Amino acid sequence: YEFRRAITRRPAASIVDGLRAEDIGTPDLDKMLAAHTEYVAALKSTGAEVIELPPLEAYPDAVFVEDTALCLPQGAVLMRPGAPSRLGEVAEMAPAIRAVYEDVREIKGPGYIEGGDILVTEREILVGRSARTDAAGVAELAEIAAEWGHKLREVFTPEGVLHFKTDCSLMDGETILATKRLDASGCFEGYRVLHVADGEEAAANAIRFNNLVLMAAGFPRTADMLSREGFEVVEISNTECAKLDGGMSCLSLRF
Ligand code: CIR
Repeated sequence: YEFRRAITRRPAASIVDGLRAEDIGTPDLDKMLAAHTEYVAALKSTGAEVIELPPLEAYPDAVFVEDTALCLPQGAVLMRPGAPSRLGEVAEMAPAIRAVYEDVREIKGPGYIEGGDILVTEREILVGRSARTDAAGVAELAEIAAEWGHKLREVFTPEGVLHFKTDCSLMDGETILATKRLDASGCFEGYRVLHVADGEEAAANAIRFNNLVLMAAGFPRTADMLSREGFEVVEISNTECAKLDGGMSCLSLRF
């Protein structure tokens, strides 16, 4: 959770065509841009450098950069998104990754894996199989991770939940913020788990970034709980990204 840099991409007007499980309304670009600006400012306020990439009209979901790569201390891995409309985002991200990493690997397939399904803790890499991440994709990442000395554990994303990290986030070396439904699967045994409040499940997709926890605004009980636990919480409007099943973690690559 200590990072020197982050990569973000500004949303494009094509965001109105972004993928969504359920249509709860069309995202408003101006509102999303305003929230995105606040998000980037919060990252920068911690002293980190933020590499801001330009909008990509051809890829409506490209603002959700997290799904295109995994950034580790030893190197980066370009992902292979399971959503066909998002596959091409990887080639668009690759130059930015190659500019900052010497060792860049790629998931070649036939499997699929998206960054939103990967939670890196201090002791292991947890990868949740989901509608976007399959066994072959996990296995291909496991080989690369092993070469770099990381333990990787395959877990499962609850049915109907887009990504593993839709329901959890790392708060510090031993603490994970999670929904009760994900914790109930037993995947966090050995960690200290803080539950988001009932009815505030969407607050689980937060990020610890240096001294701050960035979380979606509008989940007061979870925000209070995190503050009481000693975290410095910054709330960012997530109304527009939420229409596309996106949240705080999706909007950046952190390393
Ligand atoms: C998608 O369905 O791929 C996008 N609309 C949302 C991606 C969210 N990304 C993430 O949770 N890492």
